[in-house]
Amino acid sequence: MKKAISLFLICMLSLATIVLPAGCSKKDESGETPSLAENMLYDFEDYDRNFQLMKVMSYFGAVNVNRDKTYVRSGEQSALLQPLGYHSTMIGNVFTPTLKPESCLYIPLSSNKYEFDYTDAGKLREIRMAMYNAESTDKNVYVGLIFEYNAQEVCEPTRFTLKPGWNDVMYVVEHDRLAINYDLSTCYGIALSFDRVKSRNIADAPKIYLDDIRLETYETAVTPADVVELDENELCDFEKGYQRYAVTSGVYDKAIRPDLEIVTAQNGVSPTSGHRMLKVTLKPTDAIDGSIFDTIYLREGIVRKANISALPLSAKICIDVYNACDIMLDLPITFVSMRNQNTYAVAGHLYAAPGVWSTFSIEVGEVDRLFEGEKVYTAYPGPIRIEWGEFTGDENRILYVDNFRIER
Ligand SMILES: [Ca+2]
Repeated sequence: MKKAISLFLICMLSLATIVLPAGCSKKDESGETPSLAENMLYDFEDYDRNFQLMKVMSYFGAVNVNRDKTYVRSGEQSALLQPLGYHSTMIGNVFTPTLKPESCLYIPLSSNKYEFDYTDAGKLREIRMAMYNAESTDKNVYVGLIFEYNAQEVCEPTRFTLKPGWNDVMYVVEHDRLAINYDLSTCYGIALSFDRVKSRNIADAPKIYLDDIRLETYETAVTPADVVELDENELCDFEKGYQRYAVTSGVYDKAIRPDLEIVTAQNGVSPTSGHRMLKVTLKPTDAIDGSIFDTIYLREGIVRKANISALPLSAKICIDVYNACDIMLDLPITFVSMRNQNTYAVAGHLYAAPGVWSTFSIEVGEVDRLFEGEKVYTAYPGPIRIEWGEFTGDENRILYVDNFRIER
């Protein structure tokens, strides 16, 4: 029996190896599959060429040269990272409407002085780095790409778990999905961020060593496929693979960015449509510094596809939200118009009772009336946001979201 199973596994594996390259083969503009090369981006041997180029963003923590060979993957040196992250006492009482830059280690993909330029993300296939976790417990690292120069937003960071000792972190660039929301030709850098330590004392920071950041690159940029396909009346039902990238978060304090995950029925909660829904895990803040609302939102690239301007004004935009907390939640729903520098309007409040699905719905014509001026939303449709006020305590709050849709 054991043999049968292992034979079965071997068959499955060989099938996978046959099928995968075909499924993953990328085409460039000429329709050819571009050839691959491996490049060392940072080996941390040259202080100016490596440490001086990296930007240690606000409140990240410390970055230093390491020469202890235990923590060096190749050569004589690596980087010692001691990430702290934001602490609530650093936030201050003044709320500015602009998002703060990510508290990250910003690793630029280009340098005039050292004459390298890997900023065309269409040419990046994979980012690899060696990381040594010198702590006795697992640590998370979040790897994202920076398409906005000041790093106020880092594209949906991917979490990797670092086991104690050496880890090889491999971040695969998903061109088709990134292209829904970003211009791939201008990617400023790689962002590394970590869970916050809730202390400003560097002695409390974990020790993580970083070495050998390599880029696997295509010779020519791949052409991303347009993967956004909406069924009739669909805005986002979370059934399709690309829809993991359809919703993202806008959080003032990046350390409490919610976890977003597409899941099937769980904990007695079933999707309102299809087999999948979005699970949103909201994180508490250390201290409330004024009334701050954070948000998740259906992105403009998706809403634009839905051809909202062609809908009758009586058609409704609907969203289902399940509140898995034990208290009522007040969730403002806002719409963003892409005209006039992204103005937004509050469409109403979804008062979500605990333990049930609640539906928010609003007529398309009513959304236009929220803005001053004719068709400011339907002609310039932008993100649809679900907001919540920051909260304190030890407990995460869980929401499920499903079936952003049109009803007529
Ligand atoms: Ca669904």
